[in-house]
Amino acid sequence: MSKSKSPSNSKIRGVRRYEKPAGGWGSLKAVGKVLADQQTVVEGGRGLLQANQPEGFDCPGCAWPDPKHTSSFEFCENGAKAVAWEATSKRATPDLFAAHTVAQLWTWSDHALEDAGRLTHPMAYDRASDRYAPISWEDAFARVGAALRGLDDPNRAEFYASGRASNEAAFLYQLLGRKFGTNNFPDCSNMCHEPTSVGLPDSIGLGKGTVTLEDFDEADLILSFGHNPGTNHPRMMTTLRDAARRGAPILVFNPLKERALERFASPQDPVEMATLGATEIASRYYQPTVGGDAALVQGMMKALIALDAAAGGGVLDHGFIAEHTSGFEALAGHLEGLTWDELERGSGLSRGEIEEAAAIYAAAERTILCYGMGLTQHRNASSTVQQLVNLLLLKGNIGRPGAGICPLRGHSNVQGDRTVGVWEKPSEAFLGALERVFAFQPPRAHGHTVVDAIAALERGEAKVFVGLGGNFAVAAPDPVRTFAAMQKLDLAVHIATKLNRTHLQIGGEALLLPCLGRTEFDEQASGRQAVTVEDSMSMVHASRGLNRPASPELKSEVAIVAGMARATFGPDDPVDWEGLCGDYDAVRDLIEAVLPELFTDYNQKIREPGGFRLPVPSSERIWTTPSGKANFLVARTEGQDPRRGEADVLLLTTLRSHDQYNTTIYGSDDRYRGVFGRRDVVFVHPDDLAARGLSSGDPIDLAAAFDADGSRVVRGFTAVARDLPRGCVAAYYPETNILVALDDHDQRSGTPAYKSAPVRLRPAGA
Ligand SMILES: Nc1nc2c(c(=O)[nH]1)N[C@H]1C(S)=C(S)[C@@H](COP(=O)(O)OP(=O)(O)OC[C@H]3O[C@@H](n4cnc5c(=O)[nH]c(N)nc54)[C@H](O)[C@@H]3O)O[C@H]1N2
Ligand SMILES: Nc1nc2c(c(=O)[nH]1)N[C@H]1C(S)=C(S)[C@@H](COP(=O)(O)OP(=O)(O)OC[C@H]3O[C@@H](n4cnc5c(=O)[nH]c(N)nc54)[C@H](O)[C@@H]3O)O[C@H]1N2
Ligand SMILES: [Mo]
Repeated sequence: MSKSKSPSNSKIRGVRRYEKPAGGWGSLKAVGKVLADQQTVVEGGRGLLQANQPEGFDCPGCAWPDPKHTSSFEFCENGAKAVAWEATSKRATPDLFAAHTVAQLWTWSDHALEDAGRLTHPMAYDRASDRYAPISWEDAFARVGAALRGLDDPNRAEFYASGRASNEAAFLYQLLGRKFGTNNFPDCSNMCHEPTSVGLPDSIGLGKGTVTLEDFDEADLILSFGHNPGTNHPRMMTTLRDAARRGAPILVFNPLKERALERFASPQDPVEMATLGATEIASRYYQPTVGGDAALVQGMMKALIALDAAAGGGVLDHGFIAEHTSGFEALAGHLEGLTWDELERGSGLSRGEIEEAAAIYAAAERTILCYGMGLTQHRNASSTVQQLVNLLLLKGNIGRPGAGICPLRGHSNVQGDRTVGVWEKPSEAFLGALERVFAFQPPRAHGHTVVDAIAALERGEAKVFVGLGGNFAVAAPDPVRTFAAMQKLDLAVHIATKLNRTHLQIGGEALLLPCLGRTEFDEQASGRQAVTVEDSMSMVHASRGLNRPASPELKSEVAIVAGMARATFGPDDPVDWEGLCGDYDAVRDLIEAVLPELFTDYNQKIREPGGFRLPVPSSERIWTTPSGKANFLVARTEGQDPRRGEADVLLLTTLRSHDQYNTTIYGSDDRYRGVFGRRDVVFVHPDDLAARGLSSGDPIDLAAAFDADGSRVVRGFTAVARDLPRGCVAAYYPETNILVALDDHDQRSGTPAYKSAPVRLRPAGA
């Protein structure tokens, strides 16, 4: 898009050009504002300085690792927002619930619900008054136990988890569910990096990234696919900036021009701050079409193989391919059969652009490939993740220093929760170990993902829902179906720090159980406790909160899970739930007993600053696949074209703004994208607007393209012209989740296709 078209946006309320780099003074100002808005308590201000410090807590913001988890304080605007939001002095007390019915609270915005502050007391829904009213912990646990024991089949319970829970809470949670008799552990990973957890094992054995932070120091090329680190993994910007300053090229593949990937000013750098300077991040910025990554990566591989052939070898790592991999011939044959015409159409990039990227990759010695939700939230995402691995394997870029694959995980402990057993498809080895350590028969049948759980709710089969954090119904696709499904429950139990819309979906009974957050100290029988978490790079370390709990009534997640378990299994249950809750070392001893190969000397190791790294066999070129090799895998093409051949259908990708944490909306600015004070915008190519007789700034409606009853429409948004490929539009999540169909998901992993929803755009009210 030519620059001359942009000024037309300047007349749109709340939309202006943002010319500055990401980071810089804007970040410092934004932090000051959130601290003031949340009236963050003094300890919270101090707390900010303790995030990711050896004796402090793990930042609840993201799963990017810390440099050895030691000394240097890394300023992070969005980490500060996450901490301030939790350490707020606002409180959602029983008075708030006495003053408002659930029906009234329902009309509040997502922002307003959480902005009411921290939950302070356990509450139970009272149907007669349509209000949440206080309940004692003992009675709340008794109700959970009675409801679970009353089910005729344990698979009628769903145990959801969001990824902030510590290893200790998550381990006890899965123990509770499995002793109860189900593997129904839908979790946020099912909406997030499940294509990584499902796709990588077939390729390289383990569903986790292979690199460490130190590898980035040695990489001479970084490929960045579909992630927005300036907002979602801000501490990664330090790493990218160091690489750029060293002269390592960074190739970005993203339909949207994200400012932080263009240029970044480090708030830590006195010179950049004083001179208003910045560092260029991307050396090349490619804008593929939404969902075009599989075609693009296959094009790069095709070009790479051609370069190798032309040079008579030396581009591909033939030694590595021969010794460590299988499937090369089949992949090469498949790529040979793809035409440039279809690759250009599929990717939205020209052959020249793809060949250029391939040539830069060919010239690099050590490459790291990073990716996020832009890759995983599509129909064929597991297969696309495997194409990324193929690209790396061709040049032996896995299992050596400075090279590897780096999925950017979402929630700060989503990877750890999976490691300790929050998984609907547990391995036989894990179940066998549980059986050995706890002397019960865990259920073998696989359980529900998020999408499966919603289906079970819709059918009226699921009767009890327990949520260990998160905002299940709002994060999921299609609120029309999902909200209605939630209302068929007999009991919903929400363990939470703040009020959100999922808590207001009430069928029969509902309980709201307030818990401690990461920033707060956790005092138990044996004294103050530490919990442990695992970051995106498989580093496990301790986290200790420092703030006084938001209310004396709060319990830790560990204590709440233990309380529910005791009430469910009765006084004779042999697991010492109270003892475990009194001393988390005892929980870690059990984790070690179940997973000795991962957590040997767990309690000793987490007392070392920086913690320890879990084994990642693929990073040592040990391939735990059935073939014992790393596998080249041909892309799957099934999963029909989301546009179903209809030319007027656009692909909507749903994004996070700079002022939100998933469904938590801190504020309504999206500074780097030049949007202020509003979220009701959709970014569109000017020619796609013109083709519909529309201009930038016009009010529009967005409708789900293939919605049978026509009710899935987002009304009265404003179209904003943007430099993104034709045929694609972008808008914020969760406001547009109504446009994402429940049945549109990655075939292998069930991850909803949040990044390629087929929609039609039309003038508002038309
Ligand atoms: N401050 C903050 N931090 C967070 C979160 C948050 O909401 N706020 N959420 C946490 C969680 S749970 C997660 S999973 C991560 C999410 O972190 P990201 O993966 O960065 O998440 P998104 O905002 O969804 O951004 C996806 C990026 O992909 C691009 N994209 C969209 N569609 C496509 C496509 O088809 N192809 C390609 N190549 N790119 C595409 C978008 O333009 C955008 O830049 O961040 C975590 N950290
Ligand atoms: N359209 C669209 N939809 C998406 C996505 C997208 O990109 N587009 N992204 C998906 C992704 S990647 C994810 S991970 C999911 C997120 O799905 P979830 O993880 O379910 O949602 P969150 O918004 O992170 O949950 C916020 C709530 O968590 C609770 N909470 C916060 N901290 C704590 C804590 O320490 N303990 C407990 N117990 N509760 C706490 C608070 O009550 C808060 O209201 O959304 C998915 N949905
Ligand atoms: Mo996520």
